[in-house]
Amino acid sequence: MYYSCHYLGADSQLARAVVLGNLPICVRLPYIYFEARQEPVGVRYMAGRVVAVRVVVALIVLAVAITFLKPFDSGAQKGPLTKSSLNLKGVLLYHRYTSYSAWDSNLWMMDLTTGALAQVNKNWTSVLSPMNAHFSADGKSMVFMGSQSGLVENDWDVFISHWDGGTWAEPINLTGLNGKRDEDPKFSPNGETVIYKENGVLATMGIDGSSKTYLTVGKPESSMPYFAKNGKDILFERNNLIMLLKDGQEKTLWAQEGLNAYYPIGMDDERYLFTQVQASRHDRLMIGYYDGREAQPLFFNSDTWDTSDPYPYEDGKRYIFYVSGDVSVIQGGYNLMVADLKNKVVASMGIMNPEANSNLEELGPAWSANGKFPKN
Ligand SMILES: [Ca+2]
Ligand SMILES: [Ca+2]
Repeated sequence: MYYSCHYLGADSQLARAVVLGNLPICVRLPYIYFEARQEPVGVRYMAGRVVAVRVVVALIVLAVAITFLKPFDSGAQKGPLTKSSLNLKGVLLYHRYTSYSAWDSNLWMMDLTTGALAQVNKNWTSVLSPMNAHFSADGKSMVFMGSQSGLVENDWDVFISHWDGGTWAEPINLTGLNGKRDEDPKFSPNGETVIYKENGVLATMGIDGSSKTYLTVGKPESSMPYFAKNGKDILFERNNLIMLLKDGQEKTLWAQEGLNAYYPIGMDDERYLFTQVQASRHDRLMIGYYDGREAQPLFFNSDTWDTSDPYPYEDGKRYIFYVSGDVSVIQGGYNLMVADLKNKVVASMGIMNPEANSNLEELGPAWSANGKFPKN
């Protein structure tokens, strides 16, 4: 088995043909020739064949590596988050104030596709200091707490605003001037019910304020209710513990001696987010599990500043929004942040728009895939 390779050029001594399967190929590496030239033709053939097989095997390994390793490589990108790498959709809603008791809160929203910002309550006249807003699932309504404007003594009430096709309409007061503290409203997943807190008692009502139903009458103060994804169970806080109201029965979901927790937010069928006060007295974020597995702290918590107000993007498997006093953010006070849980990197929402955060307090993020964003 010896083939000439004249077509490789005049110096055919430097080329030898070998057979791989039924296909003659030429190997033009000088050392093959010099190693093989004192051997019988059969050995020359074998030497060429071994090298050829090695080359083919190396090419196959390279092809496999390129095919299968490339996705892992691109997914493992760990550079800082940027506007283009973040690539989120929907609308983020939040509020900004000097302080809770200053009655100067404004609602803001960001179109996450463009980074555009809009002050939601810019043209409203009937509400003072709207805060802690939450979208309905269809993104066409929002509930929040605030006080009716023009009162001698302000009174926390729950309001709803509906999208009118171009802007967020003047809000409707769902709890009225009742002299009670009406706070912490959140929609049910189907958007038909609002859960909130009236003078420390959890209650539900229709989105027109009808059919008020009280859930924790005679129980200790109950706060920050949030519907679980199944639309039936209710997460809430009581006595610094995370509680669950399920089938009319209350149970403690999370408790640890000496540590306080609050602000539970449902994620998916298995998990919820909550805030926990650390021994350093700074808040940190945790992921809890309905089945009793031990809650896990998130990677970006700090003993130096507070981390609170979590809200999942989609089901929260990849990204969550939150609030922090991270001193590396140039704006002061609390600021809106986003965390990439996969690559373990965080960024100020200032990467989307430099005006997203300010030297005031930015708090209470809530996200919707369908949230309506005002035109102009
Ligand atoms: Ca009230
Ligand atoms: Ca700030």
